[in-house]
Amino acid sequence: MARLERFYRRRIPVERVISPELARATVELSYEIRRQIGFLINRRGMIESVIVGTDRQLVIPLLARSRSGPRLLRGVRFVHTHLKDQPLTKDDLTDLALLRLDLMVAIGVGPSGDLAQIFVAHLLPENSEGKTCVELAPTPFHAFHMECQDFVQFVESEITKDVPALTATKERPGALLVSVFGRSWGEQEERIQEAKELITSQGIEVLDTVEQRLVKVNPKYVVGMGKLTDVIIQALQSGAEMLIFDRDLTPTQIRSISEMTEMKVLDRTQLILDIFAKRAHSQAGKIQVELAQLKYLLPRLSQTSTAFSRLGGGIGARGPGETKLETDLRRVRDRISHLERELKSLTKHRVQQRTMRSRNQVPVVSIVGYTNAGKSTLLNTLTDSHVSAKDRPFETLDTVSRRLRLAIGREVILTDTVGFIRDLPQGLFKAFRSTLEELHDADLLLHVIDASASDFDQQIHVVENILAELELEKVPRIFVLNKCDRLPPEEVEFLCRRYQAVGVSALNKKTLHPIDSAIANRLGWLAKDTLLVKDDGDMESPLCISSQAPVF
Ligand SMILES: Nc1nc2c(ncn2[C@@H]2O[C@H](COP(=O)(O)OP(=O)(O)OP(=O)(O)O)[C@@H](O)[C@H]2O)c(=O)[nH]1
Ligand SMILES: [Mg+2]
Repeated sequence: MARLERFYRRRIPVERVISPELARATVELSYEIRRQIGFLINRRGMIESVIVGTDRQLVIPLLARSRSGPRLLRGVRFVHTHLKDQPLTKDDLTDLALLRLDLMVAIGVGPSGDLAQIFVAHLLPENSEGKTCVELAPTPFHAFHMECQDFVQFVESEITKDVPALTATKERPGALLVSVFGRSWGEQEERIQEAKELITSQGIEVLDTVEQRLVKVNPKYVVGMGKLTDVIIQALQSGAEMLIFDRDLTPTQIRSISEMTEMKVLDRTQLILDIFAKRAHSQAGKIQVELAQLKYLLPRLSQTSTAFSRLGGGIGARGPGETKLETDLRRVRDRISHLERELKSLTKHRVQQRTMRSRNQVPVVSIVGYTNAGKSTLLNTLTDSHVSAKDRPFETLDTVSRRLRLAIGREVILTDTVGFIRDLPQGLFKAFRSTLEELHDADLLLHVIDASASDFDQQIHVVENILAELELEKVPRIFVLNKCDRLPPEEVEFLCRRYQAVGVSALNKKTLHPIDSAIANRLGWLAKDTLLVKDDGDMESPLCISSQAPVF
């Protein structure tokens, strides 16, 4: 190695991939010791690392992986020897992509330790063939000429030319959505659509989607190594700053993927937690979200302190080190106990309020349903209220109650609740359990369904399963097919019959009368199966109604 040392401090001319003297000395040494030798060379021509491998491979140290920001090429090329003058291997090309190297170069060692061929590969901009990199034709070392600095700069400018994130404003970060599934394509499309809505509602732009159907998930990276390479290239080409997985990741997976890709990695729970954190307004809502966040954080905190700093969350201190970590863990645990105590006393207060209400004997009708189904809109239209209702998931987090006077003159308390979603993160479910348990006070549930959603039957099952988990399956319910204004009347009629439901448009008060009647009917205030039709001449005929008990 001493023979190479004199080259280390010497700058390689910036226009050269490697100087012929260094190449020759390295090839000779490689031949003698029967090992591959490699260099990481930066754009100023300085050797940053020297790595000695086995006769077949070299491992580029992790240390070298932490130097550049996302998007651009790393600013270093890797030049190494190949003992039998063989071309670049699959591992070489994977490293080129994973590390976003400027160039991957192999110098062949000839049969008597002489300089043989040079093999060069570089990354490609986004292309219709979906290729990530290209290998140049093998050339005898002495015949090879490349204006290295110009070439690398050109490649880099081509790759980043159309990258939206480079021109995008900071307020709208770009993400790559990674969706791994083991189910049918049809269902997958809907899930991806839903994930996109969750992401965009957070002000993040989905720049690209990577889908992979997997029977077995890779324990470390979720997807296989080949796919992860594609993900990195796609992120590079699209200018994404973060990867969002449409599934839950283990703390180890988050750490491994972010280490490998050098990108911010979010999973589904974290995404939903972030949304909840933004939308919680009431004291109880805020406490519940913070509890869920802290409980999500705890196992991740002991894995890595960088996860902590990435999550932020207003808990304060960050940084590595055992003692620091222990302090962080203790503080998080203390905060969890504190919040749990607070939530308990709040719940106690609410139970007292509810007891008062039940003494007043006013029946409670709770609106439940999938997120964005139109629950708050229904409450607003029925009771002339102004609860926030927007076309984005999880607009409502806090329970809202309003009095509703039915046409027969009797009153009920109508409550609007947090919407449900498939694969509701367990931590959130637990944290919101006290809110959801208020549904036990309900005498009747109005299950609101967005009939215009392509997967509305799936959504019904998700909601029904959550209700069953809350042991609410015995509470009588009315199925309300909402947004029927978006469907042809004959389809509304068919669906109402099929689901034994009331078909309405929550935006249009004139269509809501059947709900009024159905509530009165199910509360036993009307003769069984009688529907009250208010004869005020102004009433449009209901979109559809069935007063039968729903079959599920
Ligand atoms: N076309 C149509 N849009 C509707 C109808 N009802 C609600 N919407 C729209 O659907 C979107 C969601 O309505 P919300 O009332 O906020 O839904 P939600 O079920 O309360 O949603 P979360 O609180 O987020 O769970 C809003 O943009 C509403 O204007 C309807 O009958 N027809
Ligand atoms: Mg709502």
